[in-house]
Amino acid sequence: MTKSLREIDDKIKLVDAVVYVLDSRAPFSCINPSLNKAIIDKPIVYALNKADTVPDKELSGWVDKLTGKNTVAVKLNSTASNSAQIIASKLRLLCADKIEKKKARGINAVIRAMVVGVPNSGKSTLINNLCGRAKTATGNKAGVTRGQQWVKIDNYLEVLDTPGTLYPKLADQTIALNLAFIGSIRDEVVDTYELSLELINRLNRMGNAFTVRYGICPSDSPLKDLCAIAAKRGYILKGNEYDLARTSAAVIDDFRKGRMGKIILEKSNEH
Ligand SMILES: Nc1nc2c(ncn2[C@@H]2O[C@H](COP(=O)(O)OP(=O)(O)OP(=O)(O)O)[C@@H](O)[C@H]2O)c(=O)[nH]1
Ligand SMILES: [Mg+2]
Repeated sequence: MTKSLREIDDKIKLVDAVVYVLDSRAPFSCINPSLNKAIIDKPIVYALNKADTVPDKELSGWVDKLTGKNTVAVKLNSTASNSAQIIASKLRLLCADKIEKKKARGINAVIRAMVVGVPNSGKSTLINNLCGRAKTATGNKAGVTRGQQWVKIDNYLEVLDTPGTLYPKLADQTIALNLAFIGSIRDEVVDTYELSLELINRLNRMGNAFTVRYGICPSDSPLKDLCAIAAKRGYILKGNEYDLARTSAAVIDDFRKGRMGKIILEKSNEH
């Protein structure tokens, strides 16, 4: 078990509910089976975060799929101010019985929730949004949060920020790639050039948004597309060679920052 999972296991008994933060571009890949085992039986609010990066219609299928007896799912853009209040209200709803029981015993009905999810899914941003200020560190890369941190939102809600958890073994190649595309795997351990070719391949299989975005002609190979983008952008090295390192980094960055438009990698009816 990874250290972050072990830490979740240690603290799970202390919390009333879990906020499971998923990246809306790849919700299925963000669901970690090892984590599911640790949080079993807890009420869960699934935050389909970064909802601003995907077509709204596609996300509705995920909301239906993830909403159940003890779970509820919401679309969220944690960078829009006050948007995370919906999480607080869903937590109150899911924990209503527990709150009533505590009140009946004269105990202060504070809800304690653990915020979990893969690296870079926006856990700390969501918590800052809830408190209305930057109480936790955030950043556009995997592994920003290093240790767990309790944050008091108000007298009725306390949340635990946790470092992102990945599968112990990323055996499934498609899932591993999806997580790399969305920035959940540290860039230091990913080959940016190979990753950009995989991304181009995937996006081209989904339609023509990619070639339209870059104003290039569709080709039969991701490498040709990468070269065409390098030529278009003038990313040329001395000796007239294409600067493929710079181009591949730019392609990945464009995808992650939503510059290719709203794209969902995993549709709910396919999982
Ligand atoms: N577009 C968009 N970006 C978001 C959203 N939420 C978070 N981000 C961005 O995603 C990046 C990662 O956010 P963090 O809050 O640091 O993610 P984290 O899950 O805490 O990451 P770790 O601590 O590394 O596990 C930051 O650049 C945020 O600004 C969102 O709803 N929409
Ligand atoms: Mg964090």
